[in-house]
Amino acid sequence: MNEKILLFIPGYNCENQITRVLNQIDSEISKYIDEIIMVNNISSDKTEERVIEFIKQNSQIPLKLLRNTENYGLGGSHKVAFNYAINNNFNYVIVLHGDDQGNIQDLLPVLKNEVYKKYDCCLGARFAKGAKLNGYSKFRTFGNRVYNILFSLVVRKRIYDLGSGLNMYNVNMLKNRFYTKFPDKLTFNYCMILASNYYKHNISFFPISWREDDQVSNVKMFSQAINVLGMLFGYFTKRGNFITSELRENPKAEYTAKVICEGRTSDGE
Ligand SMILES: Nc1nc2c(ncn2[C@@H]2O[C@H](COP(=O)(O)OP(=O)(O)O)[C@@H](O)[C@H]2O)c(=O)[nH]1
Ligand SMILES: [Mg+2]
Repeated sequence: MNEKILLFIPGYNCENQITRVLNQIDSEISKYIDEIIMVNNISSDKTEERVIEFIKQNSQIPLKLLRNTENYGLGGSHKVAFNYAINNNFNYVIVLHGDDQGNIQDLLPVLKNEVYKKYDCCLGARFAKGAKLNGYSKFRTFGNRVYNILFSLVVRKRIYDLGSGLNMYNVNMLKNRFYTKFPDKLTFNYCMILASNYYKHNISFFPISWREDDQVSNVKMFSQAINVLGMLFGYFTKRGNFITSELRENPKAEYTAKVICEGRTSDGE
């Protein structure tokens, strides 16, 4: 295996879930992954302590705990991780949310069959055939399906999810950092879908399982729903002028994080 794969786990106040997420990385998944970064977005709970405990007990795992310099939001955490992947010569970056709603095992078929090599990104889809939803309300499922249809019409491609918590990106596609001015909030992924149309990224969806049990969603459903419609309309009417415009509420000059703790380094030291 000559390509380098980074696993990026964003987390904000997920002290109860983060150890479960780290325990998902079994020996089979580990074969594909060269390094893991858990990006703590300045949690106010014990997320960081939990990750440090895990590193101490599993020092053979190439896991690094990073702490963002400021709270950058979920989109901002993606920027930290994408920049890290580019700067450290990774070929692919996998995103797995730190609140244990998804399961990285769902990515195994994509990894085993080398599906990821054929696309710019492989996106986990909660609403594709074969996906399993557990504890997700009928209302939210309906809302998501309606939005998937609206986005599909605008990007003229069938969209099965606008942003789940399990995705894999080819770093080559990220190298020109087209995402820098995208929102730092949870709407970052919606923008990535619109960008895939504008920049002609070759995207593919794979079915995933998704659960909602002890997680606390930070999504403010109605304000986000309106905000997303605005984005879709912006792209529909302005295309490139929209995608290349400043889409952040508080633009940051840079997205930095510092290493708090690390297990084995990826070159095996
Ligand atoms: N809401 C929120 N989530 C963040 C932030 N930084 C990282 N995350 C992580 O992003 C993921 C998605 O957030 P969440 O609120 O669960 O959204 P939902 O899963 O779509 O309901 C979780 O793993 C969070 O821990 C942040 O600043 N805000
Ligand atoms: Mg979540």
